[in-house]
Amino acid sequence: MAECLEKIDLNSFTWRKIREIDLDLEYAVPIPKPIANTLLKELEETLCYFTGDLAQIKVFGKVYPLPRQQVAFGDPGITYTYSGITVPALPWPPLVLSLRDFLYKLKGIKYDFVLVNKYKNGNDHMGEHRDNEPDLDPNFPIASVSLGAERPFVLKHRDARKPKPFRKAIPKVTVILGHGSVLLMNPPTNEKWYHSLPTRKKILGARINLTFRKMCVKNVR
Ligand SMILES: O=C(O)CCC(=O)C(=O)O
Repeated sequence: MAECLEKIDLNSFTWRKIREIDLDLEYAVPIPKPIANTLLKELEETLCYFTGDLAQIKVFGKVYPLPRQQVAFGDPGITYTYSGITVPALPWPPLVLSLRDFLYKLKGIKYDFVLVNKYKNGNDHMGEHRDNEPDLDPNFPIASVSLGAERPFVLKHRDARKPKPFRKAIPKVTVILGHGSVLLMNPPTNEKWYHSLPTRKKILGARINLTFRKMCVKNVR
């Protein structure tokens, strides 16, 4: 599989820039459909997801089951704390590592951590949040690789969420994340914009998303 990713012609697709106030995104579909299909199938067959406490989320002190499945991989010693839980980075599976290496070829960034989210159908979702935890190095983009069912990814500026007198009329930005796509969220997007993957009841197919991240050096124990 790694060889298939290595063979992708970097001139065979184009990056689309999406700009708004404080928002800087780059979107492309660099992974051709046959390769994306194989990647999805292999990930479906090989990945196991967190269970127990690591399959829960804390919101305003209350604990809920995650409305999706999740697992994390990364370089030795890395942990990631978000929404009240700390997840350990499991050792890189070869296929996920080959995607990390593909991103290095694409953008010259060597990511050291990835959070994998599996949405079994359109009922599974992710609520509005920012990936601005202190564990993350804010100088690097987060790179989101999507495989499987196409889903809208919705971004909302933090000033558009404020109570009325302080609220700014900044429109939402929606990006449809396709099979084999890569979305780069460049700084300061993550600081200033919330993002979510809302439910879409009519979507029956599964989707796997991998968000590659660069950790602060202090978090590598
Ligand atoms: O599945 C997606 O595209 C969203 C993932 C996400 O928001 C995250 O990992 O923080």
